[in-house]
Amino acid sequence: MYNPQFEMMDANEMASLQLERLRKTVQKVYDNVAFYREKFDELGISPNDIGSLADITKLPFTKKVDLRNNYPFGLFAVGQEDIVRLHGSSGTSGKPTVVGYTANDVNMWAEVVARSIVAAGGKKTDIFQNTYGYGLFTGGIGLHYGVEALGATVVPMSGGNTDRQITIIEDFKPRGIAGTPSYILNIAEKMRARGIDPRDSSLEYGIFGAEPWSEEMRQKLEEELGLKAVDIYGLSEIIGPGVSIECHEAQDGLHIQEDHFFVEVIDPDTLLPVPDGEEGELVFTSLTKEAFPIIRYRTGDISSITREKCICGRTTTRMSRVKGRTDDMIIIRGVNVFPSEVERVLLQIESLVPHYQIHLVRKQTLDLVELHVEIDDRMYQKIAGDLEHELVVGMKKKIEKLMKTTCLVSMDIVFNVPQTIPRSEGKAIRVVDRRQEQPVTV
Ligand code: DLL
Repeated sequence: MYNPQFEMMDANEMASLQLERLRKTVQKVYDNVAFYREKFDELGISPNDIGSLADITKLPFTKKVDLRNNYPFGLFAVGQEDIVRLHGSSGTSGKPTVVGYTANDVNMWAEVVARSIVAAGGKKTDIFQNTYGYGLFTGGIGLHYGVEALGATVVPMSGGNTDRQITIIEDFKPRGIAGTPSYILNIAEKMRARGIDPRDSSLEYGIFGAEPWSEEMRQKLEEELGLKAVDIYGLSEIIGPGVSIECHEAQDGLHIQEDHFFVEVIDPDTLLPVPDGEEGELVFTSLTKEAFPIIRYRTGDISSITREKCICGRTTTRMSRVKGRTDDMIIIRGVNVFPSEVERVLLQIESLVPHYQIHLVRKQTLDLVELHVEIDDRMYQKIAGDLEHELVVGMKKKIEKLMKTTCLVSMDIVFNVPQTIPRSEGKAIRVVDRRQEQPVTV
């Protein structure tokens, strides 16, 4: 363990540390961020009203739109002279959301990522290949500083340039690798195409996250690459990667770095807390951040938490693997489906590669879902390139039925020939909304 003092802290001790830090954070935002001061005043709350952790529910939520409305630096609690780094996330609607870090924030972040690497099975003596993109995105630089804080050797590859990634794996022999699960699969696929068995590589563990992925995808990654795959979670608004991490011992829930981030789970409709073990939206409050402290941030991510002890010895609250974001949820005739649920089904089907896309299309006035899947080379040869072949028709029926019974929705399954579904170099695009396309008239 990298820092047992906090990772194994007694629950009561943790709660009093959190309360002390929460009170400081609330005072700090009240004194330094106009947005919070106005909100607190409107609600008639003062920082002195926080006498217990439960009092956090008196505080207002912060949402992505608040970041956009205060773009770029309006929510910062320190002057620009104390900011040493800016990051952001691109989002869908134009302007990025911007977050800032003081030197202490950068150190805290490096520490939680170092803890994460150790939890994943990493050691100081490792060479570690980092395929997360370097730039405004927090993935690349976030992992980078964590590896260095641990004292291991980072190979700062960033995303893309897959041939080069493979050469480096072959030559530098990293023990650990980090990236989005979809990109790591892409690397494994290209290794095979180059006649290299990814299972023979030096890789022993992978730290995967930044996008939703399923238990079935974990199995696929572990089988394909012969490594242990653990889930890392985070978001730029809270710090970046390292908010929580699975341990390699249990691979059962992500340990939240609770001395720095306070977690709540709420019902996204009623906004009330849901009991432990029940699914809801994750809400985080930063407890130690200086530049960009954030109160009750609604992540949009669906998960649940447990406070049960873990076999690894860590005592921190664990969150379940994130099912998806509320904005990525597809609602088909009243039924809610997350791409990760579709993935779980697809990855169990033989002769399909683990790359897929969900297309939303409009036929006349009806919204329909096309599920684009890709058959593997062996099947392609078997059917001699004929996508109307009876084997494909049989597979199509089978998948349609499975989707109907497990996800409760009808989808039109569209088969693609090998190598045609776009491969990811970072966060995979799972949902393509084509409903605005002009219908083709013939
Ligand atoms: O994705 C930070 C990160 C980098 C996490 C590298 C893990 C590894 P953002 O670009 O701000 O930050 O996107 C945050 O990505 O709210 C989730 O919806 C999603 N996400 C992140 N990690 C996971 C995960 C980074 N392990 C948004 N499982 C979050 C599912 C995840 N979704």
